[in-house]
Amino acid sequence: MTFRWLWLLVVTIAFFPFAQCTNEKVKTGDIYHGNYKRRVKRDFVWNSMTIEEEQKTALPHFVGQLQANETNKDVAKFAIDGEGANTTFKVNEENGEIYCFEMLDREKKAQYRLSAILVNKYTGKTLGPKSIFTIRVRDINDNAPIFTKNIYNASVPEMSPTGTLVTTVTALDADDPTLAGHAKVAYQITKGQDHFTINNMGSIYTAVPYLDREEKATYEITVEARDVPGQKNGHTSTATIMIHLIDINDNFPTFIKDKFTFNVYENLRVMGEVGRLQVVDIDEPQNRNTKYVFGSEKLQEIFEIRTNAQSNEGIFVLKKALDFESVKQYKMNIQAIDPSIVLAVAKHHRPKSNAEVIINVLDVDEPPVFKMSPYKFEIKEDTKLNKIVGSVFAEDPDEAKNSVRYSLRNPKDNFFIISNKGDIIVDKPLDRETNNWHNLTVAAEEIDPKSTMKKESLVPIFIKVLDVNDNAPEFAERYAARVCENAPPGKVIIRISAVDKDEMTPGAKFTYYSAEKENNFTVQDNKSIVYYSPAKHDYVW
Ligand SMILES: *[C@@H]1O[C@H](CO)[C@@H](O)[C@H](O)[C@H]1NC(C)=O
Ligand SMILES: *[C@@H]1O[C@H](CO)[C@@H](O)[C@H](O)[C@H]1NC(C)=O
Ligand SMILES: *[C@@H]1O[C@H](CO)[C@@H](O)[C@H](O)[C@H]1NC(C)=O
Ligand SMILES: *[C@@H]1O[C@H](CO)[C@@H](O)[C@H](O)[C@H]1NC(C)=O
Ligand SMILES: *[C@@H]1O[C@H](CO)[C@@H](O)[C@H](O)[C@H]1NC(C)=O
Ligand SMILES: CC(=O)N[C@H]1CO[C@H](CO)[C@@H](O)[C@@H]1O
Ligand SMILES: [Ca+2]
Repeated sequence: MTFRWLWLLVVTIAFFPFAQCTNEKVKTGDIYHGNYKRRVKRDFVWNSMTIEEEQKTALPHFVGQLQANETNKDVAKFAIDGEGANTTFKVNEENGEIYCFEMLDREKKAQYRLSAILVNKYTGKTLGPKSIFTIRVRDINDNAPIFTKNIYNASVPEMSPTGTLVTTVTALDADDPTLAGHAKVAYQITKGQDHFTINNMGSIYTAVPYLDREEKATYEITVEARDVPGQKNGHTSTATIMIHLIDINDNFPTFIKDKFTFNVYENLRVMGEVGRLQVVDIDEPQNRNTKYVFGSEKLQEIFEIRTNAQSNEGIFVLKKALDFESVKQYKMNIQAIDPSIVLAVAKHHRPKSNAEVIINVLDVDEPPVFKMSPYKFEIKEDTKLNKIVGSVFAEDPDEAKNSVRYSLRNPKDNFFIISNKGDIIVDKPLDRETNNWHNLTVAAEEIDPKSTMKKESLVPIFIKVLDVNDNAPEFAERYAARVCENAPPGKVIIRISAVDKDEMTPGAKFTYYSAEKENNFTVQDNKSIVYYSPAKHDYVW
C-alpha cells in the first residue's frame, strides 16, 4: 500500500466525575488515537471510545471522531462497520464524527465492536486496512439493588440470646461492579431495629434476649438495601421479613381456679373418673407437659391423677372403692408442675400452681349388708323341731337404717324356716344319714317405705348335720356256722364282724357277747384294729 493514514480516535467522557484528562497520543501501527478539542473533559482509551448510558438529552449523541492525517484528508471519506454500524452509530463521511442515535443501556449491552474504514471518495477504493475499535458504554448508577424476594419468611426460637442468627437476605445490583459503589450494597433495618440487627452481608440477628412468643409471635421488619454506600444519591429498595418466633416451653401451668370441688357417688367403680382439673399453659400444645402432684402421699392410695395428652387436664380417677358411711369428704392439695420447662428462661418462677381439691362422697341407697358371708352352722341330727340352728344378720348400710326382712331361697330343701330376726329354725326332723348337708341361700330385703326399688342381698349358708349314735351295729352278713360233733373245746368255729351306719369315733369298738346263756360255745373278742372304709360309710372289725 502506498497510502498511509493517521487516524485519531477522540473520546469524550462528558460529565463523568472520575474521568482523567490527558493529551497523550498512542501510536499503533498506522493508526493514531488522539484527543478531540470539542469537549471539556477528554480521555484516551486504547482503541476505544466511551459513551455514557441512559443520556436523556436530545439525540443523536456525539461519541467521538475518526481523523485522517493531512496526506489523506482531501481524498478520503469515513465509513464504519460492525455492531450497530450505520444504525445505532453513524459516522460523518466528511469529518469522521461518530454519533449515537439511540439511548443506550449498559445493563443490556456494555460494548460494541466496530471497525473504521477510509475510502477514496473519488475512486471508492479502500485506503489501507480497517481498524478495529470498540465503543464502551459507561455505567451510570441507574439500578437499585433488588432483593431476591419481596417477602422473606424466617424463624428463630423465642428467648434466644442476643446475636442469634435469624436469616440472611440478599439484594443484587445490576450496575457495573467495577465502578466504585455502583453495585455495592449496604443493608439497614428501617422498621424493627429495636429487636433485630443486620450486617453488611445481609445477615439478620436478634438484638435483644427477651423476644417472647407469648407476647408477640411474629415480627414484621423492613430491610433497606442501598447502593453507593455513604452517598446521598444512592438507590434503595426494601424487603419485608416475617420473623416467626418458635415456641419453647417457658411457661408454667397454672390452675384456672384455686379450688376444685367434685361430688362423687360412693359406688363409683374403681378406675372411674372423679373429676378434672383444668390448667392454663400458654405455651404451644407440644410444650405443655403438666404433671399433677399430691400434697400428701396418703391419698395417693385412693386417688390417682392422669394427664390428658390433648387437653392437658388432670383426670382424677379412683383407685380404691369409696364408702360414704366411713369417709364423707376428702380434702387435698394438688400441685401442677411441668418437668420439661426451660427453667433458665421460664417467666414466672413462683407460679400459681397449687389448688385445693375437695371430693364429697355422696350416699348411694345400698342394699342390706350381711355381717358375714358365708355362714356355717352345725346341728345334731336329733335336734328337736323349732330349735334355732343359728342366726344371720344383715343391716341397711345407709343412714336411713331401714329394717330388713329375711327369707330362704331353697324351695326343695324345706327342712328349715327363717324368722324375722334372722334365726334359722328346724322345721322337719333331720337325718344325717339321708342329708348330711343343707346348703341354703338367705335373702335380706330392705324395707323402705319411700322406695319401690327392691334392695336385696343374698348370702350362702352351709348347715352340717352332725351324727348321733342312733343306729345299732349290724352283722356284716348272715352267718351259718357249722362244727363237727366231736370238735375239741377251743376250736374257732367262725369269725363274725359287725357294721354301724353311725359315725364312729376312732378307737370305738363293738362288744360281742352271747345273747343267751350258753355253756357249750364262747364268743371271744378278737381286739383287732379298727379301720375305716369311707366308701361304705361303715366300720368293720
Ligand atoms: C499520513 O499517512 C501516510 C500514510 O500512512 C504517511 O505516509 C504520512 O507520513 C502521514 N503524514 C503525516 C503528516 O503524519
Ligand atoms: C455501513 O456503511 C459502509 C459504507 O457505506 C459499508 O461499507 C458497511 O458495510 C456498512 N455496515 C453495515 C453494518 O451496514
Ligand atoms: C411463613 O411461615 C409460616 C410459618 O412457618 C407459614 O405459616 C407461612 O405460610 C409462611 N409464609 C410464606 C409466604 O412462606
Ligand atoms: C354343701 O356344702 C358343703 C361345704 O361346702 C359341701 O361339702 C357339700 O358337698 C355341699 N352339699 C351340697 C348338696 O351341695
Ligand atoms: C383276730 O383276727 C385276725 C384276722 O382275722 C387274726 O389274724 C388273728 O389271729 C385273730 N386274733 C385272735 C386272738 O384270734
Ligand atoms: C343247750 C345245750 O344244747 N346244752 C347241751 C350242752 O352239752 C351237754 C352235754 O355235754 C348237754 O347235756 C346239753 O344239753
Ligand atoms: Ca413459649
